[in-house]
Amino acid sequence: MDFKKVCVIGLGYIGLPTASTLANSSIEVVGVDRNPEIIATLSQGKVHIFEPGLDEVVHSAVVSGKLRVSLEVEPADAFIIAVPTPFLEDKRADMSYVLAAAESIVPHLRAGNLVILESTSPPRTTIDLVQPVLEQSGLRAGSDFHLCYSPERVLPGQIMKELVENARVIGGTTPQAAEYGKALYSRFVKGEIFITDAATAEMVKLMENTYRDINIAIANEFSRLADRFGINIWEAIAIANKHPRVRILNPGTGVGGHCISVDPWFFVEKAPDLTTLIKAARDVNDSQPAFVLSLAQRALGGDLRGKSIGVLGLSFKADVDDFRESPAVTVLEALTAAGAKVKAHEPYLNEGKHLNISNHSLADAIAGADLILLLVNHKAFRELKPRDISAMTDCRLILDAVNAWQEEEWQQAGFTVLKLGKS
Ligand code: SAJ
Repeated sequence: MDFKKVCVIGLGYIGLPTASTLANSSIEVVGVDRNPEIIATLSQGKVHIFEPGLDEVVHSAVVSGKLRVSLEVEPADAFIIAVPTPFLEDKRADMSYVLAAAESIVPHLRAGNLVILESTSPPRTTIDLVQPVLEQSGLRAGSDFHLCYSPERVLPGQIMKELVENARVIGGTTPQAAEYGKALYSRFVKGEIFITDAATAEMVKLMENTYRDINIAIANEFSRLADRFGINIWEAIAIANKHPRVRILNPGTGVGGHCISVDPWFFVEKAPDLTTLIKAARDVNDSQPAFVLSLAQRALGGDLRGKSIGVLGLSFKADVDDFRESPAVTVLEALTAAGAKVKAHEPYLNEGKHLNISNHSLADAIAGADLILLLVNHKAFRELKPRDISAMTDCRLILDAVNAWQEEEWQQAGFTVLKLGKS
């Protein structure tokens, strides 16, 4: 199959890197998003999200003329759906964006086209949900057009590298569809490409993120046990990880982002009777912000009313500008609800973007604080020296929820450093 033109629907953290990388592989790409602000920003050659290296790739794709952006889907040889699949209030998957994207392809679908769903989705979505919508065109999947599921598995913060280098799985609704999918991704993927059926590819993606969620949950539960038993969890994990078959992850503020905190629910929704462990891990990770709150309460003598807290970090993890499902934001809200006066500093939060939380300078956030609460392990925070902080505030009490700072160094400078997982 010859891919002269590809339409990528959804220009977010996955769609935009994919569209621009494809365009730089000499394919004509139309990037489609229904948000006029995103289209306006990209049309001016600007990028609406922060991801290391993305600016350059988008810039060169736009300058070469290979990437165009539009509010409307156009006829193409292949269509890639990369829209969000968030969850609803009751944790069921919100498939409305996927449905709308599939519907937008229908009028433009031609015989011989390839359609690929990339959005993380509950098991059997490609066959049970997307295929019937596309067949409203009068064309049949497998005989007239080809349909695949190929999950993105890139790590926010390293998307541009992982998009090219990671192994890729392509699940076809027919073996031929998978071969066509492989031909398309081979244009830019250097990692190995594995071919399977669509439902297996969906399962692979959900298993990966669920596996990680469960592993973070055990680390978080260990941090609570260490706190109960008067043990330093960070030292205990470092020693346990010397075992050749043990690799305990890091406890912290909790699990956020649009992937790991969401995807396991897709299993729970589809098979509640079979997902006891998966559900328990979700509950542990979702309650980690409450554990952090209890540590802040203990640090300040039990009652947070009227206490000033300088919160450092609000993004869902280190060095990203993504605030979706951020546990740090949950902690901030819980502190405020408990009566504390909270001022936050988040280096990745642009004015007016993403969140309805005022962003203070570092100095403002910690001036006059009773407690400095470190919630995200940003590089900029790790590099702070005790003298940087002591010049800005009289506060000498720190609660480090992510093990970013070396205790001795800060203690020598007169700080009391409390850590999550170390009572
Ligand atoms: N976290 C911890 N402790 C750890 C590791 C992570 O508390 O030891 C927290 C992070 O702070 C964050 C959350 O977990 O709040 C998730 O972060 P992450 O870096 O583990 O994962 P994501 O959500 O950025 O990206 C994941 C990746 N999946 C796996 O590693 C299995 C990525 O490869 C996927 O492409 C991505 O989900 C996705 O889009 O599904």
